[in-house]
Amino acid sequence: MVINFKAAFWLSVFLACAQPVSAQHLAEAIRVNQVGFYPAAPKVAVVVGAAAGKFYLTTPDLATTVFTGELGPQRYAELSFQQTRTADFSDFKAAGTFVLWIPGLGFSHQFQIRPGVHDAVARAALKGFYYQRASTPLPLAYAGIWSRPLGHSDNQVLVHASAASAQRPVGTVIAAPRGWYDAGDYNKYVVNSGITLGTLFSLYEDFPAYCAGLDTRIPESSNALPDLLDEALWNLRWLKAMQDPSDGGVYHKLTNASFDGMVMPAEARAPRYVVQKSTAAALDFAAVMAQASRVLRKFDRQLPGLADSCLRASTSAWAWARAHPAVYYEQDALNKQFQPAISTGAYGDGDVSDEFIWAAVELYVTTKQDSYYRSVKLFQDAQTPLPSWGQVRTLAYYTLARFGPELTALGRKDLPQLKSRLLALADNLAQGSAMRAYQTVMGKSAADYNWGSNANAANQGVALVQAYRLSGDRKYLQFALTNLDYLLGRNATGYCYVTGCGAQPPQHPHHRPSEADGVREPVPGLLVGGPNPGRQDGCHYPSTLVDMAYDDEVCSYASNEIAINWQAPLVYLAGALETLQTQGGLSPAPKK
Ligand code: 9MR
Ligand code: 9MR
Repeated sequence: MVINFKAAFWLSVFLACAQPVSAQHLAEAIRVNQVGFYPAAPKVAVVVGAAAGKFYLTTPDLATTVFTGELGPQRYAELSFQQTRTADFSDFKAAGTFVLWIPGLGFSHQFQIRPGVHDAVARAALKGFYYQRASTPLPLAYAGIWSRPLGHSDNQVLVHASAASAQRPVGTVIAAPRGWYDAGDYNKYVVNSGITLGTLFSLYEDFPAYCAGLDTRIPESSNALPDLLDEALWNLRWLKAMQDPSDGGVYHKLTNASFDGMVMPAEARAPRYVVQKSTAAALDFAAVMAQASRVLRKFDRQLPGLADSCLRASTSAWAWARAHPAVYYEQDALNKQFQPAISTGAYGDGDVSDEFIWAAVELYVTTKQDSYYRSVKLFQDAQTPLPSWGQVRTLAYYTLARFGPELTALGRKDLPQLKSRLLALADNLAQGSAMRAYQTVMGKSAADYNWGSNANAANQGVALVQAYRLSGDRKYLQFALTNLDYLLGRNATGYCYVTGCGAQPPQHPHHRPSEADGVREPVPGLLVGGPNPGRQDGCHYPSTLVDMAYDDEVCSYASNEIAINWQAPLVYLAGALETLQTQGGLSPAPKK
């Protein structure tokens, strides 16, 4: 059962009244990773508005103090204008379940210290994708109380006027079943699927052994593939159907004309369309299909022909993009020309130079053909941008770094520059974090907080893990961990931003099934967008301050929606840290 925070608070107050021994109550002011800590890793909580003094690490009943420390110096949280102090209990390394107690303030949510403490988060986050599956019922055996009937079979999808061609005139019916719902809505967008699948495949390429053991109890769990790949295949098979076989072009999205109401998938029966092909869709598709071909190659026996067909799909999408290098998805312009008007997510991007780099690099690494590498300018400027749905250049850098010595001589010659750029990105992200109020990499500047800010936190974590892999320098892992701490509670709102995790998770995500299923608890394992002072939804947020502009209400699609492209880097970050927990000073190695 998920305990509602307010209920827990009043319950604790009530108990305190009933049992005068404990006059202390749950202190909202203590911000801590509500899941927990690795034994040897840094362990920090942040306390808002506390005076100097001692803090105590105790058993949850407050009966036994296991560690006593001094609160750190006062620090000013520049985005939320608050004074904070840290409670640093890194020196305590024993396993168990604990709370922090600060006399006069109260006690924190309880958390664990143990090896493998984030495994459940990684698993829940990957399972989150299962709950997003279209075109299938979710049976009780796999979905528990969130089981639901099939929605969106998507085997009668209409070719929209914007996508009409000689071979597929307007109104042609095609089948494009499966795939994941993008987010709180039920549409399927190629661009956003690109970075999402790319991130999950990268987790597999970076940490195959961990992924092999990552069991999420899905219908395919008993087959020979890791669950992560089975899950990815659910979306990949849909994605393949988004390519027009006659020319290699890829439709930008499969969508309703307008968003569904807050209903269950099975009740959403509006006509579905594939709309306009775009260069961004073709290139993201080409990148992911090339990577999929590489990953699935070793499962040729289980999936005969799939790796080959992915590569063919990739090269024909690449050829289409080269022939149509500037076909952008501009929804307003499209609606002036075609009927019905389309008002769902746009994922519009007017600069596809980064998509060209990503696709070229994935094709190069998979085929070892230098011509792909030569076709783009890898270092087109001095930037190494943090990945997002509209900016995928650095995904190409990750892939090149991953294959380093296996690249052809042409790619190998750029490795030193690549490495220094990726380390510079990590250093730049981490710079100053130890001096900031929350001591997380996330929150360096207000620019971290846009729509889907939690994806920035997770993607920063991924970038830091990449830096660790390249350098072996343990500081990068510890920086990456600060952002997992951020997502799980050490932040200015005190929320653990993953549904069903920690003591204070979101209760009302903008997520149609969670809202419409009649189950009190939201679908678990889903990362919400997080603080976003843009507040494009116009809802009434409890705070408008940059890192506190978060509203745990269904209304708030700009801060409280879930989305696959935020979910994937969370799976990556939690999974990577679980894999690396015995390295880089995160935990002692397990006894042999
Ligand atoms: O539910 C939609 C969500 O998935 C999108 O991210 C968001 C922004 O495009 O729009 C949501 O739909 C809202 C629509 O834009 C305006 N009317 C209310 C809709 C549901 O709350
Ligand atoms: O994540 C997207 C964000 O970067 C955009 O600013 C926003 C408005 O266009 O759309 C977000 O993506 C939404 C998509 O358009 C529709 N499905 C829900 C996505 C998450 O809110």
